[in-house]
Amino acid sequence: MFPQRTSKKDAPTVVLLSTNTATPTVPPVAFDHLLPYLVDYNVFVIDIVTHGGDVEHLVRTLAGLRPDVVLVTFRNVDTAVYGRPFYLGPGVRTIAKVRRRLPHAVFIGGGVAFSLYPERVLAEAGLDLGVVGDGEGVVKDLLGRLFSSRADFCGLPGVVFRDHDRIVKNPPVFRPISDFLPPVRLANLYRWYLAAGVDFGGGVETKRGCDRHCIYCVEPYVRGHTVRCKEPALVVEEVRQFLSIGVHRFMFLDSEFNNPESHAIEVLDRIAREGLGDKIEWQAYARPGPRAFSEEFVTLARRTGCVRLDVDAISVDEAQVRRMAGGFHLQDTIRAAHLCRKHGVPLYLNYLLGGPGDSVASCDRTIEYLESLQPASVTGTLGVRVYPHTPLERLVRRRGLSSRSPFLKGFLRNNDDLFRPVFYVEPCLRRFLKRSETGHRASGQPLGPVRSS
Ligand code: B12
Ligand code: SF4
Repeated sequence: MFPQRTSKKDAPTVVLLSTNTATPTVPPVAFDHLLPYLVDYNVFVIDIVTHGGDVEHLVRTLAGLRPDVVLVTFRNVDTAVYGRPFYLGPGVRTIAKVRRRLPHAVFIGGGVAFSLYPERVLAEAGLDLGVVGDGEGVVKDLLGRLFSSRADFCGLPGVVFRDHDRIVKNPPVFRPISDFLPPVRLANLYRWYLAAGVDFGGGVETKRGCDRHCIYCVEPYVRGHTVRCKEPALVVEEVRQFLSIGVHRFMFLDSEFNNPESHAIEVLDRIAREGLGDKIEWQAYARPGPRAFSEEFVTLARRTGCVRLDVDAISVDEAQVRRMAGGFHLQDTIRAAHLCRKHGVPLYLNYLLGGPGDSVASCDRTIEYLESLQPASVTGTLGVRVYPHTPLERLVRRRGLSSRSPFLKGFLRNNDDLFRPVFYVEPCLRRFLKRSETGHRASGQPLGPVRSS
C-alpha cells in the first residue's frame, strides 16, 4: 500500500498542504513545527493562500511534485460565531477532490479541526492516516514506519488509521514541549505574508495546554489538560529567529499566555533582559484571575512591546461566569482593565452571551459595564458553539440533542457528531441571533510551492 524508498539520495517527497482560507489570514504555522522532523525527505509546502490558485491549479501543482506523502493541516472547524462560515466541510471536500486525483500518494491529516472529528474527516476526505493532538512527537516515527516494511501504527500516540473496515484512534500523548525540536520558519513564506499586509502573522508558542474547564472550550482536549511550558531561553531563540527573517510583529500562540502568570513573567523578563523589548510588537490571549494579571505582568508586557491583550470577560454576572468558565471574578476583570489603562496596554475585552442560564438583563448589563471600563475594544458573541469533548456537549446531550430543543440553533438533523455548527442559546435570547460579517483576507502575487531546503 505504501511507497518504499531506501537511499537518502532517492528520498521520498513530502508535501505539506494547507487549504485554509479562513480570515483573518494567517500563515500555516503548524508546518514550522513539523518541518524539523522531515529532514530525511524532499519537502515542499503548498499554502493555498500564497499559491493563488483554484483547486484545479492546486491539483496540477501537486501532481507535478509527484508526492509520496501529503500532510494536510485542518485548522478551523468554523468561526464559533453563529451565522458565520463553516470551514471544515468545504475543506474536507477540497481534499477529497485532490486526493482522488493523486491516488498513489499517502494522505495524512492533522490539526485542531482534524483532532475534533478524526473519523469523519478521515473517511470523507479519503485520507489514509491522521494524527490527533501534537504533531511533533509522532510525525517522524509515522513516516518512518510508512517507508519501512513495518506499516504498523499500533502504539504510535494520536495516530488514526484504518484497520480493515474500522477506524482506530490511538490516544494522544502530550509530551513536554521543550523536548521538541525548534520550529523552522520558511523565510519566503513569511515575507509573502508581510508583503500582503498580514500583521502579526508570526507566531511563537510559550506553552501548550490548559488546566481550566470552560464549558465551551476545546483547547484542554486538543492541547492537553496540563499546561506544558517552554523554557524561556527557547522562546527567546524563536523571537530572534523571527527577527532574523524580518518579522518583528507576532502573536504568542498560547491558549492563555498568562496561565501561569509566573511563566509569562519569566518569558517577558528574559525578552527585556536580552534587549529585545523595543525590537518587537506582540499580542496574546490572556485571562483575568486573582493570580493572573498583576501589575508586574502588565508593566513587563508594556516594556516588551505588547500591543494587544485579548481577555475573555464572558459576563459581568458572577453566577454566569461561574456557569461558563469559573476561576475569576468581576473584580479581576475590573483590575485588568484598570492596570492596562494605567500602563497603556491595549485591552480587548470579549463577552460570550447566551450560554446556559444567561438572561436579557445580564447581557445588557455586561455590554454596558464592560464598555464603561474603557478598554481598547469590547466585542463578543451571542450563542455558544457546541463542540465535541466539552462540558457543554455533555450538558446538551443530557438535555437532548434534537431539532426540537428550545436551547439549540443550527444544524440539528443528521449531525449527531456536531460536525456542522450547532449553537447553544438561551430561549429568551434567540431573537437577537443574527448573521454577521467576516474579516480581512490577504492577497498577493502567487508564490507557488516552497521548498524547505
Ligand atoms: C493564536 C490563535 C489565533 C491567532 C493566529 C495568529 C497567528 N499568527 O497564527 C488569530 C487570533 C489570528 C486566530 C484567528 C482565528 N482562529 Co484561532 N487560534 C489560535 C490558537 C490560540 C493557537 C493556534 C496555533 O497557531 N497554535 C500553534 C500551532 C503550531 O498548532 P497547530 O496549528 O494546531 O499545529 C499543531 C498540531 O495541530 C499538529 N498539526 C497541525 N496540522 C497537522 C497536519 C499533520 C499532517 C500532522 C501530522 C499534524 C498537524 O501539529 C502541530 C504541532 O504540534 C488556537 C487555540 C489553541 N490553543 O490551539 C486558536 C484556534 C486554532 N482558532 C480557532 C478559530 C476558530 C479561529 C478563527 C476562525 C476565528 C475567527 N476569526 O472567526 C480565525 C481563523 C484564522 C485563520 N486564518 O485560520 C479555533 C479553531 C477550531 C475551531 N473552533 O474551528 C481554535 C482552536 C480556538 C478554539 N478554542 O476554538 N487564531
Ligand atoms: S477558554 Fe481559555 S481558560 Fe478556558 S479552557 Fe479554553 S483556553 Fe482554557
